[in-house]
Amino acid sequence: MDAKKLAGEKAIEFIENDMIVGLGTGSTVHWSILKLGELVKQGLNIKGVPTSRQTEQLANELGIPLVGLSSIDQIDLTVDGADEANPDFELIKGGGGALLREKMVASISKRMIVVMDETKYVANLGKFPLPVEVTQFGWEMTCRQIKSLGCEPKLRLNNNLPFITDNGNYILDCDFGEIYDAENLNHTLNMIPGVVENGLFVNMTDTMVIGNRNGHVDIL
Ligand code: ABF
Repeated sequence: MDAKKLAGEKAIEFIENDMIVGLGTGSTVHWSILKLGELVKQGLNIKGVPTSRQTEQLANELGIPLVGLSSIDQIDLTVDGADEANPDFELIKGGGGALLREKMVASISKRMIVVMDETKYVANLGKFPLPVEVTQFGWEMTCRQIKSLGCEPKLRLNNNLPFITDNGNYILDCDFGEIYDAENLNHTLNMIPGVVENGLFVNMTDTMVIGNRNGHVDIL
């Protein structure tokens, strides 16, 4: 039983006609978008807001109508994945490199549904290194500033070259160990001038849809 597929498809039940829907990025929400494409073909009327070029391309292939952030102030519901989630509904995101657009979309969403398999649901955040998007300009300095907060940052690479986000920035994957005060760390990181955004999502999630290998789906 594919736990990601179970969770991804289940989340689509929250979508209603005429909604503006934030479309997340990653291998779990991929299943949500495929399902949504089927429903759109059957007549469901929604508009999607993509969180990455990858999601935009998939939505276009499936015929899901899209709208950009330039022409909307609010999103009814966003479905997105996560790298880790804790019982306080705090998330680490950004393993796929789309954290900035994902956070911008989440910030104007009335409701955010997070889809994941059971392995992502943890007691404490931090086993997954926290992705931090930084400007290319002065990134080594920004890296030292982040390191002084007590972590080991590593520049994300792609084929031995720095990974570049959809926004033209770099990503530092930062191992802070267990994170006990996500809200504080979120603010502290974003106060560093070279930091564009970090992957901690605090007070943004309403519902978590968790797929299990045994075929069961938990909705929290
Ligand atoms: C995006 O996709 C990210 O923020 C996160 O990094 C990833 C989720 O992982 P998965 O591909 O397992 O769904 O939502």
